[in-house]
Amino acid sequence: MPAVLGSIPLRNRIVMAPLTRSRAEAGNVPHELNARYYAQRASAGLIISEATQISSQGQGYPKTPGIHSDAQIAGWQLVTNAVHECGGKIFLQLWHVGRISHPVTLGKGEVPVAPSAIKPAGEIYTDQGMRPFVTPRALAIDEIPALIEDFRIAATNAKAAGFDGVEIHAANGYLIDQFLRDGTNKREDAYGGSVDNRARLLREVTEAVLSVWEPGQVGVRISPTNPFNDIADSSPQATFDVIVEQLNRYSLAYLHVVEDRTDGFDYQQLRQIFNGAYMANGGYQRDSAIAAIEEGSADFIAFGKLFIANPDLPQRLRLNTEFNPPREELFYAGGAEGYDDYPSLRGTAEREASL
Ligand code: 8OZ
Repeated sequence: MPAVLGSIPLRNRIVMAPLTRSRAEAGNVPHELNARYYAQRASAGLIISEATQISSQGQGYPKTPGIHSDAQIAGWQLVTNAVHECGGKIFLQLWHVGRISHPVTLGKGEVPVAPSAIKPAGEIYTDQGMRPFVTPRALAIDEIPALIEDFRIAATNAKAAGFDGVEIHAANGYLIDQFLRDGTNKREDAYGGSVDNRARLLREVTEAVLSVWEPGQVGVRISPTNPFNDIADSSPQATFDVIVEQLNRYSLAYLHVVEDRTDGFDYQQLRQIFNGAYMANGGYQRDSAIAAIEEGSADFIAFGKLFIANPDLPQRLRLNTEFNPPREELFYAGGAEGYDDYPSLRGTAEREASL
């Protein structure tokens, strides 16, 4: 069956998951090194970019790219051109970290923002080393329109940068997820309390993005049970069933779900509720990915670590060959090492020439 995602024909059902790599230049600007890395992986059916902050307030870690300045738009153009020259498709992931940041990273004495003033447990990496999290500032209700406007402008910028679509990052304990899950959202206004209220920010962000992009060019990523970044919900199934049902009103291209298939959550229920394509992510290997597509439990599979280490992952999956081992110590290390130097089966240059 040909792979079509929303309105976009893809060459396969293999997706490169969004992967933070912390290799932007000064000003959080993508550059040639990033273009080379993404172009090497253009044989994916779809690449989803690393999480990209929509505003300086939305940044959580050093050297993550943004999509809120002219220089960042120009930098991303290098990436999208390189991917398109290799026949690939690439979406930008729109990101606001909320409380998963630090004044050292935000600068100017800024404190991270969140639905409620609840400090995450643990520490965060900054330019000055690991620092304990700080208590975030609860967003005032009258700040929310400007936040949504930042998402709309970022979506517009993504279009100017030549992306094929955008993914809204509503997963992994960042700002939108902090609103969705009740462990981090204790608000008593229209953005807290009921699931309907907690999902209001996601709906409003989605509507802002849809004022710029066609529904077939927009996806949403969620992670109903992922505890990463000290987040939890008291009833994940009930919460996310409602959230996904609400997303149906937008006819989006896809729902991207970070699954933990050991925790008893019924992901197939989300797939059945959702009216678009279902993209699964979370530890899939060759056999489990093929089984999921064949039995129809997913339409697309997003691979993370395997794509970091294997630029020609689709070919390796097709041929059932061995994989390069990922060098985890270099995932966020900056620089070219462990980034654009993983070999393809036939050598990167030859493979690129043949694409
Ligand atoms: C790992 C390290 C830093 C960021 C996510 C954007 O989990 C991330 C991320 C992951 O979505």
